[in-house]
Amino acid sequence: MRRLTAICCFALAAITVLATPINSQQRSFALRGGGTGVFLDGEADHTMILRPAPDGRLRRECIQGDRHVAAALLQSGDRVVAPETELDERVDYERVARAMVSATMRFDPDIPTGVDDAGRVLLYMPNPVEPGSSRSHFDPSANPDLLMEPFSSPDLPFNKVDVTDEALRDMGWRAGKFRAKFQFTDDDGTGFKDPVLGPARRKALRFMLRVWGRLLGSASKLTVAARFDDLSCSPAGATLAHVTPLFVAAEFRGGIPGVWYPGPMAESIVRADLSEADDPDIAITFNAAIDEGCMGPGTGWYYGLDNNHPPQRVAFLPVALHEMGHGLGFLNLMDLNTGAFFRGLPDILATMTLDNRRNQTWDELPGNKARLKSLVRDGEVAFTGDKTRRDAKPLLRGAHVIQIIAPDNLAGTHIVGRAFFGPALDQAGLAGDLALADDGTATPTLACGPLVNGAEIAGKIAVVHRGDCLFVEKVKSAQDAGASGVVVVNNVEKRPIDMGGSDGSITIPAVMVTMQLGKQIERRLV
Ligand SMILES: [Ca+2]
Ligand SMILES: [Ca+2]
Repeated sequence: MRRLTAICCFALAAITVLATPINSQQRSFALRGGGTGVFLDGEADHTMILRPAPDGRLRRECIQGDRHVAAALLQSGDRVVAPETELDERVDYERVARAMVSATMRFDPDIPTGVDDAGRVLLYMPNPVEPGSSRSHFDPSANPDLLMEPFSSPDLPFNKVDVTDEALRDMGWRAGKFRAKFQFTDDDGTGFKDPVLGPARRKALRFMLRVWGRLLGSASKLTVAARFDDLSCSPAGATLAHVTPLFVAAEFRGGIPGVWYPGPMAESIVRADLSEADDPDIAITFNAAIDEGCMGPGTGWYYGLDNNHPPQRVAFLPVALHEMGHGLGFLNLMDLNTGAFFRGLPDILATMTLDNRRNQTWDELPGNKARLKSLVRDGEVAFTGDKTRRDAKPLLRGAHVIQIIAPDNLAGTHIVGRAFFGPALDQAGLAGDLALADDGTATPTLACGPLVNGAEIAGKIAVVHRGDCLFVEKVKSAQDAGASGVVVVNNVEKRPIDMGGSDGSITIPAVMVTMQLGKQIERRLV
């Protein structure tokens, strides 16, 4: 508890310092040239944290809103190393297999990913809500990974922003170029003013903003307040950075009436400064503790501009690019608890957030309750931007699938979760008959121990259930019994996940299917 309090205080200190240059007492202000501005005090703050993923590796994760949430998540260990959930009581684990289903598991380069049926890029609306990550990110099912996915892959490009510049233009940014000026708010001798690390830090920050500045146009200079602070950090995870646009604007010339725009986007639209020209438009803060080895020996930021970071270092550029995507305007201010819009008006992203089930955007939905329902329609909410849709079409292709060949009434192709261990599936893939695993226990299809039905499994694709032990353990049990591949049936009614884990001795491929498809398959196997 004491530790959590300490982390809160760091965060509060950061807010105070950042809010000082603008008048933190006065939340609303008149825009230069007409209209209303409101200073944001954390509502739009996006925080990138690093913490263990289900496969045990650290992954970056972006959280919007109260920075204390990010700190608390790191502290509580929520979702940490817990890929395996409890048994599903609805599943009859006693059933044992006889193969009557045949299928092919493969990679299909032509199947779009991360988009809805109309090709619109999906937004991240997990059920249940994920504090902060929901609503202002693209859906992780996109392949290759997009910059604005909430969990960023360590392999994201360091100098490209995929469809995100198009998304920002769809929302209002002009094409062209912008220049940035910096206010380094660190104390002398620290952070960006550190005598040793300062030059590399400033160079990397300028490089990141030049990447953005070549893609988006603004007549006014983007003023960025940047600093390093000691944010939460331990070997188990860390806050990497947080960013916020410092104000939102409505009722200005060129904007849609009754809609909030993030300040930098509004200034691009109106071609002028809307707040005082020297007031910062965006505040970005990086964790100084990372460079003090708080995550362990040899850890630290990597400021290089060559996309060549050592495994134990955190690449600065992809983190900064993602966070700046939020700072430039990729954010949704709807209250996650109440469904209420910020000060009663939708933001521009909300007006482009389409609920496919209702075929209405969030500003068209009848009220807060309807928006809260939409917030958890996993896979059914998309970004309406047309430039983004066109840009995504050639980019987001290539899904892992299972195609059921027989029996006829099950024939069809389904997107699956892939495994990060074992051999990757290619276009030819693996064909075979399916057989239910039996490990001889009361819950035989969990396959957490050696299989006792090797004669039925040998040469077949083993069907196992998610739960109770690691994915690699299940796949290894099937492999040891002679299986040619593994289908893992999800144990929650959600889209299948990509399966983490690591075991160099695994030589057969594995995929995850939905609980629903799993039930259909199993009905034919018992
Ligand atoms: Ca992805
Ligand atoms: Ca400005």
